[in-house]
Amino acid sequence: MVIEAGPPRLEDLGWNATLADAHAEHDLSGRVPARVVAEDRGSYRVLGPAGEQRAAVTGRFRFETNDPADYPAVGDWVAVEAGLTGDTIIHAVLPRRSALIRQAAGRRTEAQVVGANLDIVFVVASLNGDLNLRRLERYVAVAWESGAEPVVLLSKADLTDDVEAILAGVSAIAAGASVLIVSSFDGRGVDAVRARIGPGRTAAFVGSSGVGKSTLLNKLAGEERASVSEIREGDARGRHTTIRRQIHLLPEGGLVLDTPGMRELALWDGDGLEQSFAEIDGLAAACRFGDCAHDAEPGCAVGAAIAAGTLAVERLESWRKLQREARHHERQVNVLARNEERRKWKAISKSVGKHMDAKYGADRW
Ligand SMILES: Nc1nc2c(ncn2[C@@H]2O[C@H](COP(=O)(O)OP(=O)(O)O)[C@@H](O)[C@H]2O)c(=O)[nH]1
Ligand SMILES: [Mg+2]
Ligand SMILES: [Zn+2]
Repeated sequence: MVIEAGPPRLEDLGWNATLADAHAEHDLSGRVPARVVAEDRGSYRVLGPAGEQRAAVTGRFRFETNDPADYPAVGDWVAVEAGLTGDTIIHAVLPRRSALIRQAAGRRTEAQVVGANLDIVFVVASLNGDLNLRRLERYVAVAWESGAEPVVLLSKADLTDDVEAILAGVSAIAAGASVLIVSSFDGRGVDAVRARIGPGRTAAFVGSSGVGKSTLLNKLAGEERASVSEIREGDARGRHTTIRRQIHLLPEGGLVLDTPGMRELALWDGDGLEQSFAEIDGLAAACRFGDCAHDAEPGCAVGAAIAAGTLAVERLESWRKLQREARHHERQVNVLARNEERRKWKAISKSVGKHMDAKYGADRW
Protein backbone atom coordinates (compact mmCIF):
# COMPACT_ATOMS: atom_id res chain seq x y z
CA MET A 1 0.00 0.00 0.00
CA VAL A 2 1.30 3.45 -0.85
CA ILE A 3 1.14 5.98 1.97
CA GLU A 4 0.37 9.26 0.30
CA ALA A 5 -0.18 11.68 3.14
CA GLY A 6 2.66 10.64 5.45
CA PRO A 7 2.23 9.81 9.12
CA PRO A 8 -0.77 11.37 10.88
CA ARG A 9 -0.59 14.24 13.33
CA LEU A 10 -1.41 13.44 16.95
CA GLU A 11 -4.65 15.42 16.72
CA ASP A 12 -5.79 13.27 13.82
CA LEU A 13 -5.48 10.31 16.16
CA GLY A 14 -7.55 11.95 18.89
CA TRP A 15 -4.82 13.59 20.98
CA ASN A 16 -6.10 16.43 23.17
CA ALA A 17 -5.18 18.75 26.04
CA THR A 18 -6.26 16.29 28.76
CA LEU A 19 -3.97 13.64 27.32
CA ALA A 20 -1.15 16.13 26.99
CA ASP A 21 -1.51 16.98 30.70
CA ALA A 22 -1.51 13.31 31.66
CA HIS A 23 1.56 12.74 29.54
CA ALA A 24 3.36 15.66 31.20
CA GLU A 25 2.32 14.52 34.67
CA HIS A 26 3.76 11.06 34.19
CA ASP A 27 7.20 12.58 33.83
CA LEU A 28 7.67 10.71 30.63
CA SER A 29 10.53 12.86 29.47
CA GLY A 30 12.16 11.50 26.41
CA ARG A 31 9.09 9.42 25.65
CA VAL A 32 6.61 10.27 22.99
CA PRO A 33 2.91 9.54 22.76
CA ALA A 34 1.53 7.04 20.28
CA ARG A 35 -1.74 5.23 19.90
CA VAL A 36 -2.18 1.47 19.99
CA VAL A 37 -3.91 0.56 16.72
CA ALA A 38 -3.64 -3.21 16.82
CA GLU A 39 -2.95 -5.98 19.27
CA ASP A 40 -2.25 -9.61 18.75
CA ARG A 41 -1.42 -11.69 21.81
CA GLY A 42 0.92 -9.27 23.52
CA SER A 43 2.39 -7.81 20.36
CA TYR A 44 1.24 -4.31 19.52
CA ARG A 45 1.21 -1.91 16.60
CA VAL A 46 1.41 1.72 17.60
CA LEU A 47 0.80 4.75 15.41
CA GLY A 48 2.32 8.15 16.02
CA PRO A 49 4.16 10.94 14.26
CA ALA A 50 6.92 8.42 13.46
CA GLY A 51 4.44 6.25 11.59
CA GLU A 52 3.26 2.75 12.45
CA GLN A 53 5.59 0.51 14.39
CA ARG A 54 5.66 -2.80 16.19
CA ALA A 55 5.82 -2.35 19.94
CA ALA A 56 6.10 -4.28 23.19
CA VAL A 57 5.88 -3.38 26.88
CA THR A 58 9.00 -3.26 29.02
CA GLY A 59 9.97 -6.08 31.35
CA ARG A 60 9.39 -3.72 34.24
CA PHE A 61 5.84 -3.03 33.03
CA ARG A 62 5.19 -6.77 32.96
CA PHE A 63 6.64 -7.18 36.42
CA GLU A 64 4.58 -4.38 37.92
CA THR A 65 1.30 -5.14 36.19
CA ASN A 66 -0.94 -7.89 37.57
CA ASP A 67 -4.30 -7.00 36.11
CA PRO A 68 -4.59 -7.92 32.42
CA ALA A 69 -6.93 -4.94 32.03
CA ASP A 70 -4.00 -2.61 32.84
CA TYR A 71 -2.02 -3.78 29.83
CA PRO A 72 -2.21 -1.68 26.68
CA ALA A 73 -5.33 -2.30 24.63
CA VAL A 74 -6.34 -1.16 21.18
CA GLY A 75 -7.18 2.54 21.38
CA ASP A 76 -4.89 3.24 24.30
CA TRP A 77 -2.49 6.13 24.33
CA VAL A 78 0.94 4.99 25.39
CA ALA A 79 4.29 6.60 26.09
CA VAL A 80 6.91 5.02 23.87
CA GLU A 81 10.61 5.11 23.23
CA ALA A 82 12.19 3.87 20.06
CA GLY A 83 14.16 0.70 20.76
CA LEU A 84 17.75 0.65 19.53
CA THR A 85 16.97 -2.54 17.73
CA GLY A 86 13.67 -4.20 17.15
CA ASP A 87 10.41 -3.20 18.78
CA THR A 88 9.38 0.21 19.99
CA ILE A 89 9.16 0.12 23.78
CA ILE A 90 5.95 0.95 25.62
CA HIS A 91 6.65 2.44 29.04
CA ALA A 92 3.22 3.48 30.26
CA VAL A 93 -0.46 3.57 29.41
CA LEU A 94 -2.12 6.96 29.79
CA PRO A 95 -5.41 7.07 31.74
CA ARG A 96 -8.41 5.91 29.71
CA ARG A 97 -11.34 8.18 29.05
CA SER A 98 -13.62 5.29 28.18
CA ALA A 99 -13.21 1.56 27.74
CA LEU A 100 -15.33 -1.12 26.20
CA ILE A 101 -14.83 -4.07 28.52
CA ARG A 102 -16.07 -7.59 28.32
CA GLN A 103 -15.54 -10.64 30.35
CA ALA A 104 -12.80 -12.55 28.59
CA ALA A 105 -13.89 -15.69 26.81
CA GLY A 106 -13.49 -18.87 28.75
CA ARG A 107 -13.99 -19.74 32.36
CA ARG A 108 -11.61 -17.31 34.00
CA THR A 109 -13.10 -14.13 35.36
CA GLU A 110 -11.02 -11.60 33.64
CA ALA A 111 -11.76 -8.21 32.18
CA GLN A 112 -10.76 -7.81 28.58
CA VAL A 113 -10.51 -4.32 27.17
CA VAL A 114 -11.97 -4.53 23.68
CA GLY A 115 -11.27 -0.87 22.92
CA ALA A 116 -10.09 2.18 24.86
CA ASN A 117 -10.70 5.90 24.49
CA LEU A 118 -13.73 5.46 22.29
CA ASP A 119 -16.07 8.35 21.56
CA ILE A 120 -18.80 6.29 20.06
CA VAL A 121 -19.76 2.62 20.02
CA PHE A 122 -21.83 1.51 17.05
CA VAL A 123 -23.83 -1.54 17.95
CA VAL A 124 -24.42 -3.18 14.60
CA ALA A 125 -27.37 -5.50 13.94
CA SER A 126 -28.58 -6.70 10.58
CA LEU A 127 -32.05 -6.06 9.17
CA ASN A 128 -31.84 -9.37 7.28
CA GLY A 129 -34.71 -10.89 9.18
CA ASP A 130 -33.16 -12.55 12.19
CA LEU A 131 -32.60 -9.47 14.22
CA ASN A 132 -32.39 -10.56 17.83
CA LEU A 133 -33.67 -7.82 20.13
CA ARG A 134 -32.42 -9.53 23.28
CA ARG A 135 -28.91 -9.79 21.95
CA LEU A 136 -29.04 -6.18 20.77
CA GLU A 137 -30.21 -5.12 24.20
CA ARG A 138 -27.20 -6.79 25.76
CA TYR A 139 -24.79 -5.09 23.37
CA VAL A 140 -26.36 -1.69 24.07
CA ALA A 141 -25.94 -2.26 27.82
CA VAL A 142 -22.26 -3.10 27.36
CA ALA A 143 -21.85 -0.05 25.13
CA TRP A 144 -23.39 2.26 27.75
CA GLU A 145 -21.08 0.75 30.31
CA SER A 146 -18.05 1.81 28.26
CA GLY A 147 -18.55 5.52 28.85
CA ALA A 148 -18.72 6.17 25.10
CA GLU A 149 -21.91 7.16 23.29
CA PRO A 150 -23.82 4.13 22.02
CA VAL A 151 -25.50 4.30 18.60
CA VAL A 152 -27.50 1.42 17.16
CA LEU A 153 -26.70 0.73 13.49
CA LEU A 154 -29.24 -1.34 11.64
CA SER A 155 -27.36 -2.71 8.66
CA LYS A 156 -28.33 -4.31 5.32
CA ALA A 157 -31.34 -2.03 4.93
CA ASP A 158 -31.46 -3.13 1.27
CA LEU A 159 -32.74 -6.52 2.42
CA THR A 160 -36.04 -5.39 3.92
CA ASP A 161 -39.07 -3.30 3.03
CA ASP A 162 -40.26 -3.27 6.57
CA VAL A 163 -37.80 -0.92 8.25
CA GLU A 164 -40.48 1.04 10.11
CA ALA A 165 -41.90 -1.93 12.02
CA ILE A 166 -38.45 -3.16 13.03
CA LEU A 167 -37.42 0.37 13.97
CA ALA A 168 -40.29 0.61 16.46
CA GLY A 169 -39.15 -2.56 18.22
CA VAL A 170 -35.53 -1.47 18.27
CA SER A 171 -36.27 2.04 19.55
CA ALA A 172 -38.08 0.49 22.50
CA ILE A 173 -34.93 -1.26 23.66
CA ALA A 174 -32.32 1.25 22.44
CA ALA A 175 -32.71 3.22 25.66
CA GLY A 176 -31.79 6.71 24.58
CA ALA A 177 -29.22 5.59 22.01
CA SER A 178 -29.92 6.93 18.55
CA VAL A 179 -30.67 4.48 15.78
CA LEU A 180 -29.27 4.75 12.24
CA ILE A 181 -30.29 2.71 9.21
CA VAL A 182 -27.52 1.79 6.77
CA SER A 183 -26.79 -0.27 3.74
CA SER A 184 -23.25 -0.66 2.49
CA PHE A 185 -24.70 -2.01 -0.75
CA ASP A 186 -26.94 0.89 -1.76
CA GLY A 187 -25.05 3.48 0.30
CA ARG A 188 -27.97 4.49 2.44
CA GLY A 189 -26.97 6.08 5.77
CA VAL A 190 -23.24 5.73 5.16
CA ASP A 191 -22.68 9.51 5.18
CA ALA A 192 -24.62 9.78 8.44
CA VAL A 193 -22.26 7.24 10.01
CA ARG A 194 -19.24 9.12 8.69
CA ALA A 195 -20.62 12.39 10.09
CA ARG A 196 -21.12 10.78 13.51
CA ILE A 197 -17.48 9.71 13.63
CA GLY A 198 -15.83 12.96 12.51
CA PRO A 199 -12.14 13.95 12.48
CA GLY A 200 -10.12 13.03 15.56
CA ARG A 201 -12.93 10.91 16.97
CA THR A 202 -12.79 7.17 17.53
CA ALA A 203 -15.63 4.78 16.89
CA ALA A 204 -15.93 1.04 17.42
CA PHE A 205 -18.11 -1.40 15.52
CA VAL A 206 -19.43 -4.21 17.69
CA GLY A 207 -22.02 -6.85 16.95
CA SER A 208 -22.38 -10.45 15.93
CA SER A 209 -20.27 -11.70 13.08
CA GLY A 210 -21.85 -11.45 9.65
CA VAL A 211 -23.82 -8.26 10.30
CA GLY A 212 -21.65 -6.24 7.90
CA LYS A 213 -19.17 -4.39 10.12
CA SER A 214 -16.13 -4.97 7.95
CA THR A 215 -18.06 -4.17 4.77
CA LEU A 216 -19.13 -0.83 6.24
CA LEU A 217 -15.59 -0.06 7.34
CA ASN A 218 -14.36 -0.69 3.80
CA LYS A 219 -17.12 1.54 2.45
CA LEU A 220 -16.12 4.35 4.82
CA ALA A 221 -12.44 3.90 4.00
CA GLY A 222 -13.09 3.82 0.26
CA GLU A 223 -10.84 0.79 -0.07
CA GLU A 224 -10.54 -2.74 1.26
CA ARG A 225 -9.18 -2.63 4.78
CA ALA A 226 -10.80 -5.64 6.35
CA SER A 227 -11.76 -8.88 4.72
CA VAL A 228 -15.43 -9.65 4.41
CA SER A 229 -16.78 -13.09 5.08
CA GLU A 230 -19.13 -14.30 2.39
CA ILE A 231 -22.29 -15.56 3.97
CA ARG A 232 -25.45 -16.76 2.37
CA GLU A 233 -28.46 -14.92 3.67
CA GLY A 234 -30.60 -17.24 5.71
CA ASP A 235 -27.44 -18.79 7.08
CA ALA A 236 -26.40 -15.82 9.14
CA ARG A 237 -23.61 -17.55 11.01
CA GLY A 238 -20.80 -15.63 9.39
CA ARG A 239 -17.34 -17.06 9.57
CA HIS A 240 -14.83 -15.13 11.66
CA THR A 241 -12.56 -13.43 9.22
CA THR A 242 -11.73 -10.33 11.24
CA ILE A 243 -9.06 -12.05 13.27
CA ARG A 244 -7.72 -9.22 15.30
CA ARG A 245 -8.96 -5.92 16.51
CA GLN A 246 -7.59 -3.05 14.58
CA ILE A 247 -8.15 0.70 14.35
CA HIS A 248 -8.35 2.21 10.88
CA LEU A 249 -7.83 5.85 10.03
CA LEU A 250 -10.47 7.10 7.60
CA PRO A 251 -9.39 9.28 4.67
CA GLU A 252 -11.66 12.17 5.71
CA GLY A 253 -10.55 11.84 9.33
CA GLY A 254 -11.88 9.79 12.20
CA LEU A 255 -10.88 6.35 13.41
CA VAL A 256 -12.76 3.09 13.32
CA LEU A 257 -12.12 -0.02 15.39
CA ASP A 258 -13.44 -3.12 13.68
CA THR A 259 -13.95 -6.04 16.03
CA PRO A 260 -14.46 -9.70 15.29
CA GLY A 261 -17.89 -11.02 16.26
CA MET A 262 -17.90 -11.67 19.94
CA ARG A 263 -19.68 -14.78 21.00
CA GLU A 264 -19.63 -14.03 24.67
CA LEU A 265 -20.36 -10.47 25.50
CA ALA A 266 -20.99 -10.57 29.19
CA LEU A 267 -21.48 -7.41 31.16
CA TRP A 268 -18.42 -6.51 33.14
CA ASP A 269 -20.34 -4.87 35.96
CA GLY A 270 -23.91 -3.70 36.11
CA ASP A 271 -23.14 -0.04 35.41
CA GLY A 272 -24.67 0.02 31.96
CA LEU A 273 -28.00 -1.40 33.09
CA GLU A 274 -29.40 1.74 34.66
CA GLN A 275 -29.10 3.59 31.38
CA SER A 276 -30.09 0.72 29.13
CA PHE A 277 -33.18 -0.03 31.16
CA ALA A 278 -33.91 3.53 32.26
CA GLU A 279 -37.65 3.12 31.71
CA ILE A 280 -37.81 0.17 34.14
CA ASP A 281 -35.81 2.09 36.73
CA GLY A 282 -38.19 5.02 36.23
CA LEU A 283 -41.24 2.79 36.73
CA ALA A 284 -39.70 1.07 39.75
CA ALA A 285 -39.38 4.42 41.48
CA ALA A 286 -43.17 4.58 41.48
CA CYS A 287 -43.68 1.13 43.05
CA ARG A 288 -45.34 1.25 46.47
CA PHE A 289 -42.53 -0.65 48.18
CA GLY A 290 -38.96 0.54 47.92
CA ASP A 291 -37.70 -3.05 47.68
CA CYS A 292 -40.41 -4.16 45.25
CA ALA A 293 -39.30 -7.23 43.29
CA HIS A 294 -41.95 -6.47 40.61
CA ASP A 295 -43.34 -9.91 41.18
CA ALA A 296 -47.06 -9.37 41.77
CA GLU A 297 -46.59 -7.10 44.79
CA PRO A 298 -49.46 -4.67 45.42
CA GLY A 299 -48.91 -1.21 43.99
CA CYS A 300 -46.19 -2.41 41.59
CA ALA A 301 -45.81 0.17 38.82
CA VAL A 302 -43.75 -2.22 36.68
CA GLY A 303 -46.46 -4.88 36.83
CA ALA A 304 -49.06 -2.22 36.02
CA ALA A 305 -47.09 -1.13 32.94
CA ILE A 306 -46.92 -4.74 31.74
CA ALA A 307 -50.66 -5.16 32.28
CA ALA A 308 -51.28 -1.93 30.39
CA GLY A 309 -49.05 -3.10 27.54
CA THR A 310 -46.64 -0.15 27.82
CA LEU A 311 -43.77 -2.38 28.96
CA ALA A 312 -42.96 -5.68 27.23
CA VAL A 313 -42.62 -8.60 29.59
CA GLU A 314 -39.55 -9.77 27.61
CA ARG A 315 -37.90 -6.50 28.46
CA LEU A 316 -38.39 -7.09 32.18
CA GLU A 317 -37.06 -10.61 31.75
CA SER A 318 -33.87 -9.45 30.02
CA TRP A 319 -33.36 -6.82 32.68
CA ARG A 320 -33.60 -9.51 35.35
CA LYS A 321 -31.31 -11.84 33.46
CA LEU A 322 -28.64 -9.19 32.90
CA GLN A 323 -28.87 -8.09 36.53
CA ARG A 324 -28.40 -11.65 37.72
CA GLU A 325 -25.43 -11.97 35.40
CA ALA A 326 -23.87 -8.74 36.67
CA ARG A 327 -24.40 -9.74 40.29
CA HIS A 328 -22.97 -13.19 39.77
CA HIS A 329 -19.99 -11.66 38.10
CA GLU A 330 -19.52 -9.10 40.84
CA ARG A 331 -19.35 -11.91 43.37
CA GLN A 332 -16.69 -13.70 41.35
CA VAL A 333 -14.65 -10.53 41.09
CA ASN A 334 -14.94 -9.93 44.83
CA VAL A 335 -13.62 -13.39 45.58
CA LEU A 336 -10.69 -12.83 43.25
CA ALA A 337 -9.98 -9.43 44.76
CA ARG A 338 -10.02 -10.90 48.26
CA ASN A 339 -7.57 -13.61 47.27
CA GLU A 340 -5.29 -11.04 45.71
CA GLU A 341 -5.49 -8.81 48.83
CA ARG A 342 -4.65 -11.74 51.05
CA ARG A 343 -1.68 -12.63 48.90
CA LYS A 344 -0.42 -9.04 49.00
CA TRP A 345 -0.80 -8.74 52.76
CA LYS A 346 0.99 -12.00 53.32
CA ALA A 347 3.90 -10.72 51.27
CA ILE A 348 3.91 -7.36 53.05
CA SER A 349 3.67 -8.77 56.57
CA LYS A 350 6.43 -11.21 55.75
CA SER A 351 8.75 -8.44 54.64
CA VAL A 352 7.76 -6.19 57.55
CA GLY A 353 8.47 -9.12 59.85
CA LYS A 354 11.91 -9.59 58.37
CA HIS A 355 12.61 -5.88 58.68
CA MET A 356 11.54 -5.86 62.35
CA ASP A 357 13.53 -8.99 63.04
CA ALA A 358 16.62 -7.40 61.59
CA LYS A 359 16.08 -4.19 63.53
CA TYR A 360 14.95 -5.46 66.91
CA GLY A 361 15.80 -9.15 66.91
CA ALA A 362 13.31 -11.90 66.27
CA ASP A 363 12.17 -12.20 69.91
CA ARG A 364 11.60 -8.52 70.64
CA TRP A 365 8.12 -7.98 69.16
N1 LIG B 1 -27.37 -7.17 1.45
C1 LIG B 1 -26.33 -6.69 2.13
N2 LIG B 1 -25.32 -7.52 2.48
C2 LIG B 1 -24.27 -7.01 3.16
C3 LIG B 1 -24.21 -5.64 3.51
N3 LIG B 1 -23.06 -5.43 4.18
C4 LIG B 1 -22.43 -6.62 4.25
N4 LIG B 1 -23.14 -7.57 3.60
C5 LIG B 1 -22.77 -8.99 3.47
O1 LIG B 1 -22.79 -9.62 4.74
C6 LIG B 1 -21.75 -10.60 4.84
C7 LIG B 1 -20.89 -10.36 6.08
O2 LIG B 1 -20.25 -9.11 5.97
P1 LIG B 1 -19.01 -8.68 6.90
O3 LIG B 1 -18.71 -7.27 6.58
O4 LIG B 1 -17.90 -9.66 6.78
O5 LIG B 1 -19.64 -8.81 8.36
P2 LIG B 1 -18.87 -8.70 9.77
O6 LIG B 1 -18.64 -10.10 10.23
O7 LIG B 1 -19.83 -8.00 10.68
O8 LIG B 1 -17.61 -7.95 9.59
C8 LIG B 1 -20.98 -10.53 3.53
O9 LIG B 1 -21.48 -11.55 2.69
C9 LIG B 1 -21.34 -9.16 2.98
O10 LIG B 1 -21.26 -9.11 1.58
C10 LIG B 1 -25.31 -4.77 3.10
O11 LIG B 1 -25.35 -3.57 3.37
N5 LIG B 1 -26.32 -5.36 2.42
MG1 LIG C 1 -15.66 -8.50 10.13
ZN1 LIG D 1 -42.63 -3.13 41.42
